[in-house]
Amino acid sequence: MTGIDYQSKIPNNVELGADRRLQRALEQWQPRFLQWWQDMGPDGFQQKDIYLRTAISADKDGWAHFDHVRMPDYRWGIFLSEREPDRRIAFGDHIGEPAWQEVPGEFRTTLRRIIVTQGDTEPASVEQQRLLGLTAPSLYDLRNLFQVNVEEGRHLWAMVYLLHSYFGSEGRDEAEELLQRRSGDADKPRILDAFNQPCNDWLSFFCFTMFADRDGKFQLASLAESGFDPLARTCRFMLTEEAHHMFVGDTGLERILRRAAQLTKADPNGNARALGGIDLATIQRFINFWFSYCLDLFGSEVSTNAADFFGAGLKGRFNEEKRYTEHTALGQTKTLAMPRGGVLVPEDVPLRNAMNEVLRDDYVDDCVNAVRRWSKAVQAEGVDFEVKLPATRFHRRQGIYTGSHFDLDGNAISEEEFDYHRDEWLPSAGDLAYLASIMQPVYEPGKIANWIAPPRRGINGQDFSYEYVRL
Ligand code: BYC
Ligand code: FE
Ligand code: FE
Repeated sequence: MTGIDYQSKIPNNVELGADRRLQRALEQWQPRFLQWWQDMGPDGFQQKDIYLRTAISADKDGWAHFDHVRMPDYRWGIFLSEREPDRRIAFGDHIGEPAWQEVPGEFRTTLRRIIVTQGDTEPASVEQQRLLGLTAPSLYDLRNLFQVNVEEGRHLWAMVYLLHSYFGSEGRDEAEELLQRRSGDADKPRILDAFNQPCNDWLSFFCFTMFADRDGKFQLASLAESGFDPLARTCRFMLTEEAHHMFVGDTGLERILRRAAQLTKADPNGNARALGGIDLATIQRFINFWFSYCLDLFGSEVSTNAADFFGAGLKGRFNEEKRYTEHTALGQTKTLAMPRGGVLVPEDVPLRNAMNEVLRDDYVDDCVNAVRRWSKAVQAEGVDFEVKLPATRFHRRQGIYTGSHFDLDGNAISEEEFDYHRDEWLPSAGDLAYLASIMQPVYEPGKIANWIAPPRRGINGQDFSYEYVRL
């Protein structure tokens, strides 16, 4: 099909109709995106009507439209939040200068890299989740999975829009490669590790949307502070969609934990698995796994990249403009526990070099709040169990703790000790096999799998029993 009607096919607020060059680039890319969606998007259900939210504008209140649509007909649009008149760079070495509306030459490569890394995670997550529809615990959850998937697709569009608009032929090549890499592929994997991990059961899915999408929140928020205005505005609007992804993960884990507590009480031996549920210790192991992989997404504790991003005004701290009064981050330090010959030694690091750790701290605080709520929900069922986040040093694959071993409390231990406890602390082959055995789909409206509690309310004012997916 030629001659795409952009105003109706690609809803946008970037005056796409007025830019022939950009139109042509997207015109070439769109069919390849759709092909990728067919090949790597959700397995099955492509011809089914799904109750989806579509972004139809960037207005604070009126941006979401709910309707039953087929996923390939989802209107992947391009929305930037409104332009702030006279916006200035708020931090780093260029503080006070007008925000850039075009890419500054000296930061072209760096910016492209950041945008590509961000863009790469979006299709990666869709690939990781592609089989989950086959084992959905309810139509409500099936719909939420697909909602997250189409919006990650839209986030890919958001980054491709920036690559096509501002980075010329290099940007077009990168946009192409975003459709070529594959999650978990030995030869052309996705860029960041967490996005190459399998996510084949719903406990992993909820951990992923809780912990990885929350990394999205913090990374997008730090890019929403960017001196490169089109990136800042793009990320601001993406954050409005991200909230639902984290809601899916947060409430999904709460519902699994609550059900685990109920079944623990109901079984005479306190064994939730005997009743076909998931036991609390297993859930804790999955939390340990995904939390540690997602901490890696912030990069190394000590990073010259991070210092450069901040100094250049490309990537700020969380709520940089609102929350801080000092925006150069010069002449300051952050104390880190550095592993030195098997022991941890406190060392001061220049604050700019510790920006990844500063952002990770805020992320951890956010996670701690959720975990506290989950523990209360479990205890309200009459089970004495506390959900805990492992120490940030535990099981790390990036940064200064890589190669050292720590227990859940962050104490340095030997590799032998770690191996001895591994299956107690992280999902075992047995856990994965057990989960695979209980992941049976429940597609009847109003019904739900035994291992998870129903949600407290439905989507957009609908009941839980609403026909969210017409099968
Ligand atoms: N895995 O100084 P370092 C989301 C690389 S999630 C593999 O430690 P830096 C979403 C790093 O690239 C948000 N490699 O780190 C969620 C560098 O490579 P080069 C995604 C890693 O650069 C759910 C080297 O190690 N957005 O949106 O300060 C569903 C040393 O780098 C990893 C972003 O990440 C890793 N975990 O910071 C859907 C924002 N960590 O240059 C979507 C853009 C580091 O030596 N990205 N490396 O080849 C960035 O701002 C930064 O690249 C990072 C790393 C924060 C990721
Ligand atoms: Fe996303
Ligand atoms: Fe997301």
